[in-house]
Amino acid sequence: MNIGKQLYTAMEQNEFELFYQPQVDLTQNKVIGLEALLRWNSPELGVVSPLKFIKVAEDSHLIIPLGAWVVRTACAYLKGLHDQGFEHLMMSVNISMLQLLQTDFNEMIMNTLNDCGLEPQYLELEITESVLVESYDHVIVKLNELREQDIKIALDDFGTGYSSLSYLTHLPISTLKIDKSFIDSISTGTNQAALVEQIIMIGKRMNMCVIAEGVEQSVQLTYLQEQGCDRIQGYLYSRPQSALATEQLLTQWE
Ligand code: G
Ligand code: G
Ligand code: MN
Ligand code: NA
Repeated sequence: MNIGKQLYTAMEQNEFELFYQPQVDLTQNKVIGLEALLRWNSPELGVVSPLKFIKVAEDSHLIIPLGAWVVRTACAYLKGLHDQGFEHLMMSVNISMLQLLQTDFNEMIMNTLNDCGLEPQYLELEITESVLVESYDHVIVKLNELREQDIKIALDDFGTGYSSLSYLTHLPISTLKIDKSFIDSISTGTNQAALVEQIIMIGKRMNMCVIAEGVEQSVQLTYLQEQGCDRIQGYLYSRPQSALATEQLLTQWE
């Protein structure tokens, strides 16, 4: 069986699972949000990374129902956490371009929030620059509509694309996520590290929240704190973990 067919079966058999990685606010030193990261527990292949199957799911358009399942599962989980007293927590969900291009995408998001009883301000959608390059006009209308509803929009893997910086002024971006490759350069001391400072400055000037991704070392943390980065996400605090393990971690951190 090819992987495309296997993915359809996987959906029917409930083989997908969401892991969650904490996002830590540096001024409050506490977990402020979670990023939902998809996992496939395949009986034949073991745990499969989304790097191996997202592209296939996009090609077959399975990403539409699968992506909707991700949003629903993440929102339901967050609502449960709010009810347990973690009412300040946010949820970030990765959205692929194909999803965003569906005419009913915004409706799907609003319906899901409504069904879960979750306020829109707690949901953040992560998009990448490639979304903007490929279908700018379409996407900007949709993003503006979502922003008007108080949903947050994060630009993921920031700095790795080839698009012009000027789009930042035209898009309703609430959050910049500095790509891990830049964070790596902090400890290796290459001149790329200067870009981290610049990205943080641009983000702050534009009233965006700046998150550093893939923070693994305390020397990186110290540097990011000095530069005024708002939040960090990375193995230094926690790897992505199951829903259950995430709940335990949140309880310990309290
Ligand atoms: O945690 P990790 O190795 O699993 O994620 C690998 C890549 O897969 C990352 O680029 C991440 O953005 C992407 N990814 C993880 N979960 C999802 C998801 O639910 N939807 C989409 N479109 N991408 C995801
Ligand atoms: O592309 P996106 O930013 O959505 O995906 C984040 C990816 O980075 C996921 O694959 C996640 O598991 C991974 N990740 C998160 N923190 C770290 C880290 O500290 N080190 C490494 N190597 N990967 C990380
Ligand atoms: Mn992401
Ligand atoms: Na990223």
